[in-house]
Amino acid sequence: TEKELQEILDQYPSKVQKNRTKHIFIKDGAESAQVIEANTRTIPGIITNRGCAYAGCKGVVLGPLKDMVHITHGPIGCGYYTWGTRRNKAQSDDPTQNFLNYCVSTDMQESDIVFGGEKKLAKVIDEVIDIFHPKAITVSATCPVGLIGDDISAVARSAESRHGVPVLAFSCEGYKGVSQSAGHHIANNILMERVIGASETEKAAGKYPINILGEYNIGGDSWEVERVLKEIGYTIVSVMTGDGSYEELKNAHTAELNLVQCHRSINYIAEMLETKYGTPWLKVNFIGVQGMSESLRNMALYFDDEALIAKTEEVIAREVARIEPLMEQYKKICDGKTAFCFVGGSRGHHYQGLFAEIGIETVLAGYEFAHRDDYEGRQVIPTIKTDADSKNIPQLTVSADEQRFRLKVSPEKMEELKQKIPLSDYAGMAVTMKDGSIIVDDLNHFETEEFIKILKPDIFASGIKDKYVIQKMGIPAKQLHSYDYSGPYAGFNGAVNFARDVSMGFASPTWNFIVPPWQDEPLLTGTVTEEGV
Ligand code: CFM
Ligand code: HCA
Repeated sequence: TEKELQEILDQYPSKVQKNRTKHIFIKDGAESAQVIEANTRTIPGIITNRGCAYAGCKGVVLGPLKDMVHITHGPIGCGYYTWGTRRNKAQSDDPTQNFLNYCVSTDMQESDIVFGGEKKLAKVIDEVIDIFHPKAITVSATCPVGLIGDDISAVARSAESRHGVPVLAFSCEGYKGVSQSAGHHIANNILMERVIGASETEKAAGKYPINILGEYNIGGDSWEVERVLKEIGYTIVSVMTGDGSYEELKNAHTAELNLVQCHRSINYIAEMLETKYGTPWLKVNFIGVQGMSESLRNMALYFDDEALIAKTEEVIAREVARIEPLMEQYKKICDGKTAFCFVGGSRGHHYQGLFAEIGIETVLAGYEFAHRDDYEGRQVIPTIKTDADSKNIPQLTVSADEQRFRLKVSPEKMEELKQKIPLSDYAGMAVTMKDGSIIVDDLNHFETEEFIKILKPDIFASGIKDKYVIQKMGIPAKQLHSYDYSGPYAGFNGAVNFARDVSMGFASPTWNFIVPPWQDEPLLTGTVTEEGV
């Protein structure tokens, strides 16, 4: 209730309270517009789950591109942290062009910080070319690089002319933004500028050519989705960027439709593709049986082809019939339970549907670093104030490509479709949440514990930074970033895996050995004698 929420906030010093109040609201459908503050600085000293711009650029968007070697220019820690931890899987027909198992860093030392690291970076690029012969190279800057003023773009340009291999420089110093989100934007801009559309190909080879944007193949998610899309008859031109490649990305301009799975990390490319090539984007959600089925139906409506619609229905019917008995079995264990669902920028929304399918209601949800539009819907974008932190991120403006721009659907048809499917639109998380549920931006560890004491959820879905604290409170925790080394969780088979893992979490006898802090006061006391109590 509002009163309980106020009691949590009252524990803060007044300045902090004023700030945090704007980042939390209780959903009330009767209120016309519930505004949330998002994408602003975290209060220093508060334990947040957020990461940095480098994590968003190199770790998230660039990292999964398998035929490029990704160089981290910086001290070793930044590179090490992004070494395989995100579980973005990749396979390649050409084993010499899959570098995902490597972690390449300039390993800056004190002398590089004092005298500059440009020479060392140039040497590392030469070595990478020599050893790996990659299709292309990325260089991502970490905090000290910007502080000492190394010109990574100049180093990249000269290496590119020396070797004839594209070397892309990303000034994604950790401090460039308030979170990972800045890094997504920086990565989007340069991929758009340097890679997408870089091939001569004019037409995609195959029917219903699509790109999948904002799908990173965590735990094999993309493979499960692609299995179904390919069976229905789609041609997947590129995936951005799960199991993706420089080679594929160059052809992305040839698709007839762009799917957007994670709106937060890649809406910039989706919009720029529409402006430059005339290709609309469709918001999809491949998490959950319902999300998956609805997304497939919306795609078929877009292409408006009877055979495609029929095949879509056939595949959905078969898959649903196959997995339903399994889901039902797990639902028996999960039904009636409640969850917290707090993830980075889109899973906090996407997983609520899948939870609901196994009978679990999400009572609190939020994002670490999403923007207001991810909560409230894209219609609020024009009203978002640009503060000093967002002005720090370079804005790329594209215009229609004179040769290649082609409206994929007529403006009339576009308007008609927009009434039926989320074309070039995202309604945000808040619309689908029930009245009374709590929405929190940049949830911190203090608030996590306080909300848990009040709401006592049956499962806590979040990441590695908070899960163990919560488990010690006697509540099962499910990582929705790494999937606790399981997965895939997307698509039809993914839904079953998720239901199984969550059920195992509940069924584990472990919880009998843990006493939640609020339960260490016994409800009943007595003495056991030989005759009994
Ligand atoms: Fe998009 Fe992601 Fe997410 Fe994200 Fe991330 Fe991730 Fe995430 Mo971790 S791109 S916003 S920056 S869906 S790494 S695959 S799980 S916080 S909710
Ligand atoms: C990141 C990556 C991360 C971290 C996961 C977590 C991921 O933000 O740099 O905190 O558990 O998904 O690997 O979001």
